[in-house]
Amino acid sequence: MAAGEGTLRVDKHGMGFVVLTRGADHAATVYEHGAHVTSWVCGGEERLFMSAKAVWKPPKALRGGVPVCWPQFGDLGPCKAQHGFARNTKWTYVADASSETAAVFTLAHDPADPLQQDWPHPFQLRLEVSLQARGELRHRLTVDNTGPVAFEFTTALHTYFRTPDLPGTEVQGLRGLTYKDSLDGRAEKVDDEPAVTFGQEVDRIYLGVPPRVEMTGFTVHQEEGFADAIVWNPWVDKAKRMSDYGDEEYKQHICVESARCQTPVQLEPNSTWVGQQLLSIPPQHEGGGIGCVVS
Ligand code: TA6
Repeated sequence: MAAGEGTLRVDKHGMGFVVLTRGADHAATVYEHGAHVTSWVCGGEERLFMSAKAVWKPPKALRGGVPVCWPQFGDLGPCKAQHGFARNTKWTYVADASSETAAVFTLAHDPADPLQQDWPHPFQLRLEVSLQARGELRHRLTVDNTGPVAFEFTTALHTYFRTPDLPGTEVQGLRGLTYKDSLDGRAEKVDDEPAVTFGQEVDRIYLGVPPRVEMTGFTVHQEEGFADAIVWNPWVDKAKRMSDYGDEEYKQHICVESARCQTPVQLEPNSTWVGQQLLSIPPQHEGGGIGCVVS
């Protein structure tokens, strides 16, 4: 398929989406709503979690996949809405900039959109989602300040990784880092464990993470712009409080989210910020995800 031939389809909910493919067993699905990746199949296996109770009705954000949190992560910004409005808004699919393996979406400032009522600053977002050669999924988020005054934002790519074995799942390489514990009033603590494990609710903002964060079955590469990472699993009680989430679904995923939280991005007029992450699946290893070798 030549560049620009990406086809936008419409699902049973009337929501537009595109399917990216690379080789016989590597694919991803991205929705216009939120420019939201809802599926990443590698080696014939689904690698992301989507809740069976997700609400496929805008403006509700889809539960699972890779929500785009902008212009804020959580409550770290001026928006009343948790995680800002980008994940609740229909982006524009740019077919001419897309291909079989990559999809481009844009979102521009719309003062008339009630979802953007808390945000007065002109902006343009561009998200490129692409399948890379070796079983890798890349997100490249570009933020342009198209207005006359500087603004700041926080952001996160809120990835829900499928974890068939939660008790055997861990996130490595964060020992010694400071994190804000969202379960304890965002108190700052130092991680002194060999790895982050999931025998209870975990909701932490790790500050200044290494460029590669290893977890069971995946590697999160922060290639540009990001600096922090949120690690989250809702566990039993919070799972029950989320209406678009099954009571037992906490057993099926963890979130490891490339983010900019500790130091918000300061964007001058007519300037651009880029955040880029690459998700990869390490070669097949004992107890982890299935390796994904794609032609
Ligand atoms: O990323 C962790 C977190 O901030 C948790 O506190 C939890 O609220 C999660 O995001 C999901 O947020 P949502 O608004 O999608 O329910």
